[in-house]
Parts: sequence; C-alpha cells; structure tokens
Amino acid sequence: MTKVAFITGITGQDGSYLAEWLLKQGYQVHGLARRPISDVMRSHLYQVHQHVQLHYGDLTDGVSLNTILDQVRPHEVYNLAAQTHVAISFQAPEVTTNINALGTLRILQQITHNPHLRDTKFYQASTSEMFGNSMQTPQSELTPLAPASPYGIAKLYAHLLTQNFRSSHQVFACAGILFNHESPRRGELFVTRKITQAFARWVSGQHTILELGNLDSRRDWGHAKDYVRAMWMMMQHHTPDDYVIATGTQHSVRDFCNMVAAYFNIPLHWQGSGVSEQAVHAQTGELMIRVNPELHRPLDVINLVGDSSKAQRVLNWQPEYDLNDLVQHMCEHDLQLVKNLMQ
Ligand code: NAP
Ligand code: G4F
Repeated sequence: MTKVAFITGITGQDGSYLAEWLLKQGYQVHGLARRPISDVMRSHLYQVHQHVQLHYGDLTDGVSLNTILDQVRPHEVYNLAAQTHVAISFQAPEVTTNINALGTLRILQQITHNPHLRDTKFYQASTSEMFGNSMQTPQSELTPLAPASPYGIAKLYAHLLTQNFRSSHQVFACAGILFNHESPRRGELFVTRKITQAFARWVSGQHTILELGNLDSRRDWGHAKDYVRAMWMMMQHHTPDDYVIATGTQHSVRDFCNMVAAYFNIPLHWQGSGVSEQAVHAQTGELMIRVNPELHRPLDVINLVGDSSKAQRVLNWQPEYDLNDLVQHMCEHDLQLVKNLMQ
C-alpha cells in the first residue's frame, strides 16, 4: 500500500527537502500551499512540483485545514509551517502565535475528531529556541524549556500540545527539537544565508556593506537534508517520542563569517575593538562588516548546542554533512545564483 504524507510548510526549506525524501521512499506527497501555483513552481519545489499534490489553505484557517485533511486522509502529517523568524516574532507576536501555536492545535484537533484520521501519525517541528538562554550545555530532551522570544513561546505551546495529545488522546505524535539547520534553500533573512549571499555578491564585484547584529551569538548549525531524514525516522519508530537533532558542535556568527571568507579565499583583517564597527580587508578590495544595533534583538538566545545522543541511540540517526560541507554547499550555490542573475 502506498503511504500518503501531508506536509505543511512544503514550500519552505525543510518542507521541500522532506517532499523530495518522501517521494524517494515511495510516498504519495501532499502539501499545504498558501501562495499561487506560479509562485510555488518558482520556489524550492521546482524540481518535484509535478509529483506533489498541493492544496491551498493556511494554518490560520481551520476550515481549510479540516477540508484538506479529510480529503487527503494522510498516514503521516508533518507540521512544518510556521512564522519562522525569531526577530519578526517580537514585532508580530500575535500572528506568530496564531500560526505556530494555534495552527498546531487546529491540526491536532482535526486528527482526533475525524474518525478517518484515527491512525494518522503527527510530526511537530519543535525547536532549540524553546531552551532560551539555558544554564545547561549541551541541551538535551531533559533540559528545562524557557524560551526567550514570542516565536519560542508559541513553539513551546505547540510542543506541549503535541505531548499532551500523545498522552491524552493516544495520537502517534512526535516532536523533533531541531537545532539550527541551513542549506542553499535557507531563507535570505537568516544569518548564514545573509552572510553567504553577501560574500558571493562581493566576490562577483558587487561591493556592498554587510550589516549584522550580534556577532558573538553561538549556534549549532547542521544541514537541512540530514534533519528532514531525522523527522522521517522518528515517524517510522514503533513508539512516538521527542528527540533533539543537532550536530553537537557550536560556532559563533563571527566564526561563520570567517569560514565563508576562508572558502572564498578572502584574507580577513578585523578592524576595531568594540562591537560598533568591524572592517574586513581583502587583497582585491574590501568587504565591510558593520554591526547595526538595529539588528540586535530585544532578547537574544546566545548559546545553543545540542546533545542528540538519544536520536543516535534509538533511531540510529547520524548526520552525513559537517559545517564545512554546509558552508561549501551554500557558497557554491550563492555564487552560481549571482552569476546567473548577472548574465
Ligand atoms: P521556512 O523555510 O521559513 O518555511 C516556512 C514554511 O511555512 C513555508 O512553506 C511557508 O509558506 C509556511 N507558512 C508560513 N506561514 C504559514 C501559514 N500561515 N499557513 C501555511 N503555511 C505557512 O522554515 P524552515 O527552515 O523550513 O523550518 C521548518 C519548520 O521547522 C518551521 O516550523 C520552523 O519553525 C522549524 N524549525 C526550523 C529550524 C531551522 O533551523 N530551519 C530549527 C528548528 C525548528 P510560504 O512559502 O508561503 O512562505
Ligand atoms: O539565523 P537566525 O535568524 O536564526 P535563529 O534566530 O537561531 O532562528 C532559527 O533557528 C531556530 C532554531 O534554534 C529556528 F527555530 C528558527 O525558526 C530559525 O530557523 O539568527 C541566528 C543568530 C541570532 O543570535 C541572531 O541574533 O544570529 C544572530 N544574528 C546576527 N546578525 C543575526 C544577524 N540574525 C539574523 N537573522 N540577521 C542578522 O543580521
């Protein structure tokens, strides 16, 4: 029997990689889209859009979700849709909560109320942002959760709800507590992609200033392809549970800039001692990295690194890519993108 999967957030970084992975496993893949088909064809789904079935709806629209879920009757639901920008969540906390927290409730309610969905498995995209500024390092499934942003708080609601539906309604519901993961498909507002794009533009002769916020913030950056495989592995295990997915290594935003500069072979000369302004000099010109205080968050999470030993032990999950591979993939892609745009 062909398995049927339904992915919310299918047009995003993870959704598109997950769709490709599930198609390879022989699934029939359905996805929720909130934008016109012409947009979706130009999105990350361009390679596989003819193999996935898209349904127009929105996580804030319970009626559309109920209708679609009743039509599709999936064996597995992957809830990846979200307002994913932490900084934006400070400016738009209400819509962030509606999508990230109540959107999850709308799906879980439908799974429990619709008799055709009684055996439907559910995956929730939980996040390391729920740890906030934790006293514990590295962070595991047992680390106390104390989010520091409206995004993290909404995600914590959805995370607890997932656990609650698992224990109170016996839904096969898993939550993947995923640490930051990136790829050439990463949204352009996130710091890694902002950096690789700026360097690629600079190498191509577009000498712009790169403005960043907190350079000292440290993250555990993995590759999105490894992380969507982990989502699927959680859903194939005999028992639903929560798992941290991370690499266990940590780098600062400043380190990431240095790695990208090394990839493009741009010698760096950091100028200035404070955080107000830093200059990077290169042999063939000058790339300026300027700290813009407006890019600092009202409260930042500064020290994330995950302990994924449970996922390694129970699911036999291992990442295939390291940070050097990730930097290489992102830089190669962004350089090609700039070249294509300049033709
Ligand atoms: P992403 O690239 O920003 O994609 C977000 C997706 O959500 C897009 O498909 C977007 O649709 C969709 N979406 C946003 N609002 C929606 C709404 N109201 N109704 C329906 N769809 C909506 O995010 P990602 O990096 O793939 O992350 C996937 C999930 O994992 C998210 O839930 C995120 O919070 C979580 N997560 C991500 C990371 C990470 O480091 N990437 C780590 C931990 C957890 P459009 O294309 O129309 O905008
Ligand atoms: O790339 P970021 O915006 O990712 P952040 O905030 O960690 O959130 C991402 O990972 C979460 C998992 O922990 C996901 F749940 C979430 O959906 C998203 O995918 O920022 C990373 C760090 C922050 O400390 C930020 O203050 O980089 C710092 N930063 C410094 N300059 C910047 C910038 N972040 C952005 N976006 N833009 C800057 O110019």
